Amino acid sequence: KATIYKEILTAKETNKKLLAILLDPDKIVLENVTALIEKINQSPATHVFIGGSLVGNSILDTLIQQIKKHCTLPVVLFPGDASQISNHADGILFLSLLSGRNPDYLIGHQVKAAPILKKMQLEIIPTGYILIESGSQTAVERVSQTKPLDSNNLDLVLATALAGEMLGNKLIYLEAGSGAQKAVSQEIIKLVAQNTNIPLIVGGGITDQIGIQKAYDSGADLVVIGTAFERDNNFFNFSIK
Ligand code: 1GP
Repeated sequence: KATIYKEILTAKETNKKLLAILLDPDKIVLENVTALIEKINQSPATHVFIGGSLVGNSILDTLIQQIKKHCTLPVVLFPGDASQISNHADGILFLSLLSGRNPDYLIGHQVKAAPILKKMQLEIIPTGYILIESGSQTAVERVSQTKPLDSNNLDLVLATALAGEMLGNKLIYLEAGSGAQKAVSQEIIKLVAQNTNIPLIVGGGITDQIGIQKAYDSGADLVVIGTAFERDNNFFNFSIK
């Protein structure tokens, strides 16, 4: 049953905008997790994403179990590598870092993860992951040892997204990097949204409600908020129309 993806597709068709809160297990203190989940439940979030560039696996299972216990939102893994897999989640963004030319992040980690995922029940959502240059080096760039795409090279950004769709990916994720100085530009979001048919995720460096709305207006179907919520758990004390 592919319910997570079906819901994203339906949202796209009906122009209902989606919002994911990204939790990095490395930055979470388990003792505070109940209060954190309460904030998530009060927020307009439609999904919880779990991942980080360097997750030490120790609390991943426990964290997801806690979330599943107190929160009804779908929990989707957004892994940095094959060690960040937990059968307690509902699904996984099966990422391929298409902006880079590091074979490990194009296919290597995926080959390691596949036999593990084969034994699990997670919904697997193939995702073309595209890192866009955003002012300074981000963790994705450092850990994957790849260069992001030049944000002025619109032809290359679009060609990469198109290749991602043609390869059979079910989602495109335009990523500026966690804590990015500049979010992905509206121009890039529009270009990719107008020329592809699969749902579009946008994240990285979005720090306020205006930023979220701009991404939606440009054609993002799902916006990811990590750092802003991590810094201020009251970040979502506004309602999104
Ligand atoms: C990072 O796109 C996500 O992978 C979210 O980024 O932490 O900047 O919100 P932020």
